[in-house]
Amino acid sequence: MTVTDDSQATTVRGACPHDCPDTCAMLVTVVDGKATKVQGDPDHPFTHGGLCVKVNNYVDKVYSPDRLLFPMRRTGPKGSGRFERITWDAALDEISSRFKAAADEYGAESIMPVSYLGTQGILNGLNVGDPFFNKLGATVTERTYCDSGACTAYSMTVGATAGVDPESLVHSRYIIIWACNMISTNLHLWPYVAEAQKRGAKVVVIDPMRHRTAKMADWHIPIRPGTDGALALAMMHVIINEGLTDQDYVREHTVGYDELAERVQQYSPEWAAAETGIPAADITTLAREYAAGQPSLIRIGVAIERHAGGGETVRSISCLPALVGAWRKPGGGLLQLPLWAFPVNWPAFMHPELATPGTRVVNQFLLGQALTGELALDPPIKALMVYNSNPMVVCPEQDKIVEGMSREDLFTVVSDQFKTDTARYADIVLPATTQLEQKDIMFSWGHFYVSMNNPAVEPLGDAISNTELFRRLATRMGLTEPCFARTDDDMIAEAFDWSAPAMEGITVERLRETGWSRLTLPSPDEYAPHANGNFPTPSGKTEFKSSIAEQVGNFVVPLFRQGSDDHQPGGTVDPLPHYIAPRESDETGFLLNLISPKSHAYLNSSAGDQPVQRRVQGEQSVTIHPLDAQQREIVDGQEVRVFNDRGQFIAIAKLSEDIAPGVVLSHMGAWAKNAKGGTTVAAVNPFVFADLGNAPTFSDTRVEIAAI
Ligand SMILES: Nc1nc2c(c(=O)[nH]1)N[C@H]1C(S)=C(S)[C@@H](COP(=O)(O)OP(=O)(O)OC[C@H]3O[C@@H](n4cnc5c(=O)[nH]c(N)nc54)[C@H](O)[C@@H]3O)O[C@H]1N2
Ligand SMILES: Nc1nc2c(c(=O)[nH]1)N[C@H]1C(S)=C(S)[C@@H](COP(=O)(O)OP(=O)(O)OC[C@H]3O[C@@H](n4cnc5c(=O)[nH]c(N)nc54)[C@H](O)[C@@H]3O)O[C@H]1N2
Ligand code: SF4
Ligand SMILES: [Mo]
Repeated sequence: MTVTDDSQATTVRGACPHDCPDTCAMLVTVVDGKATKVQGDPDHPFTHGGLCVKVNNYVDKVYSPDRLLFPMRRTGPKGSGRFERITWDAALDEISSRFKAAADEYGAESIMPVSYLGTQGILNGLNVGDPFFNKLGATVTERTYCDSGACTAYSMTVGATAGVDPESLVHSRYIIIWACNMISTNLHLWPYVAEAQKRGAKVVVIDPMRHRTAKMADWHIPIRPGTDGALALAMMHVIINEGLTDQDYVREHTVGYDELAERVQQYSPEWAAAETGIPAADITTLAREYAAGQPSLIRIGVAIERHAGGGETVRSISCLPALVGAWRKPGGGLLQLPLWAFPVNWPAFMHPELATPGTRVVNQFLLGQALTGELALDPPIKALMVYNSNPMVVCPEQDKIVEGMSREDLFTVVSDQFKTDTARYADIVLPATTQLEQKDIMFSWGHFYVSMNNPAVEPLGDAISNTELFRRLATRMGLTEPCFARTDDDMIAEAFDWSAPAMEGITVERLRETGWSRLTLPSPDEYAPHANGNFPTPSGKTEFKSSIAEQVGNFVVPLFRQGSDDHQPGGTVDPLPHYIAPRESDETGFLLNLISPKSHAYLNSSAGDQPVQRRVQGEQSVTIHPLDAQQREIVDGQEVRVFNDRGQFIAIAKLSEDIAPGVVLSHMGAWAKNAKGGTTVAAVNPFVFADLGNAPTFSDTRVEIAAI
């Protein structure tokens, strides 16, 4: 909807499209059909009038001279980035004939989609291509980039619940921010934490890096990456052995306490000190304070899952709030994904019933291996379609992706707003609209507000939205199911279960007008859904001993695999939480533990090629402790080679005592084309899955560093 003022400028209500927990409400100023400014909606309680360094100049992105505005066909060698303009008709003809040829000759599974969350809208986001590829019978793509292991572990223990309202953090008395650099990655949550701090809460950050957020905390606890499970288990050891549990809560609302109490005896603070590098006395203090500081709150970041035992780590942490009765009051418990509160009608977007049962599933972390043939696939991948993602930068084993995408016999289509590192390897490139040019409706994974994105301007050039892309492809491929004929408005009408209690009083019409609405849930001052148990687990309780782990074993949430439940990892999972040490150790011969969290200025790899953001973020760098640098004769600002047996990248060394000794940090998101040597941190990351949910093991990466 638009509001007109005297100066001919109109204001259009939209929402930030990014895969960011904040899902800010945006106001877009439009003059003569051109967007001139985006700003945060001052009335939106969470956005509070401010966007962020990634999005403040979104208008520059929309009108960037680098935008892809027309379909293009490759003219140079793969990777050269040389293309010529073609029409949509020609592009669709070529795609449909190549897809059909691949399916005829090798079977439809020789076609593989690769996608993630370039845009997060319900229409254009995670599942936009799923009905098309399900119907085609293409390989099912498993997308476990983000929080998949945590989702599996969390639902095994407390169920898929939005247990905490982020806005109720003001009521927390003790806040542990665990593997989350909130001020960079969840900026709009910080004021609630700061308010709690002002009211006397203690804020603790557990992170190998003393980052922006850690510097604002009352206590920063540096930890060796991948050992958080040891810390959580030792905290339970202290809480149980010192009688600090909330006995009534444990008795009434949990199962498996006796087994848990027995299990944690082996995990003493002294044992955990050796694993984590945190003094035993600090572990004991943390456990005591956490138990006493009710309501206490743990906010886990996505990085908590990125190592061999990531799943068990989240299972252990998920046990803590019930043990101390933290769920009793608003502001207490575990903040994972508020997303669970949104009654999104996922089946209407995935259409799993269109799939052929038994269709093979290939995880995208194995993309390099799948394309090079190292992963034996029958049929092999002959056609690839990438949209909403930049696998060249976000997937491990970059070298293999380069090799695989260079295959002359592979037909690759990439839809994007920009000529990304991935798009440079495409045979056909398709231009995608930005959020200002498309319609969408958004959930959030960081607050309880649903928002509507109204298009502010007409699409630039021949760019189209993802929904339009799949409408066109389906028509060209002769798919006639009604879902392929839906308009964007039809899809919005299907986006939620509008009759769910959380949607009471919320309508499409009102959302168009107001831009956003809080879900119909108790207020942040009253929101405590597990004050009396009511966990969405089979027993209705927090399951210290997990019946799902026992009966189902390991699984990936179907949302991350086009709705498919086929070929789940399964296998046995010990129903009690336990410790799994990092996979990579000194035995690899590489002595430094590399972590690759989010940058401050980019949103994953989005904005990674924009001038303003590149200036803020600087060149690809690696942060190293002065002691580690000295041993390697590396000085601050020097160019270094970061390497292991998988690959290497070149970065500027930043010496800092903010990083724990033995740990080095290089942010993900930089573009390979801008990096000296042409590779990024993705070149050294392993493809290996964590224990649960096929989560990545980015933080479980050993490297060495040498001066150049
Ligand atoms: N600025 C910015 N914001 C973003 C994004 C972005 O790219 N840039 N991306 C968005 C997305 S998709 C996501 S998933 C979120 C993620 O945001 P976060 O949840 O904050 O995750 P990361 O930034 O990857 O890592 C957070 C912290 O975890 C630490 N860490 C790494 N490994 C370990 C470990 O084993 N143990 C512990 N205790 N700490 C560890 C890192 O040092 C880092 O400081 O951010 C979203 N917001
Ligand atoms: N080493 C390392 N790797 C990581 C992580 C890490 O912490 N360390 N984090 C992982 C995590 S948590 C995540 S979420 C993933 C993120 O992985 P991705 O979701 O692939 O993130 P982006 O790099 O931002 O890529 C999104 C692409 O989609 C494009 N895009 C945006 N909007 C649209 C649209 O409307 N249509 C189309 N067709 N394209 C669009 C953007 O221009 C961009 O090129 O990365 C994972 N990879
Ligand atoms: S990236 Fe996140 S913080 Fe920035 S404007 Fe978008 S939703 Fe808000
Ligand atoms: Mo993510």
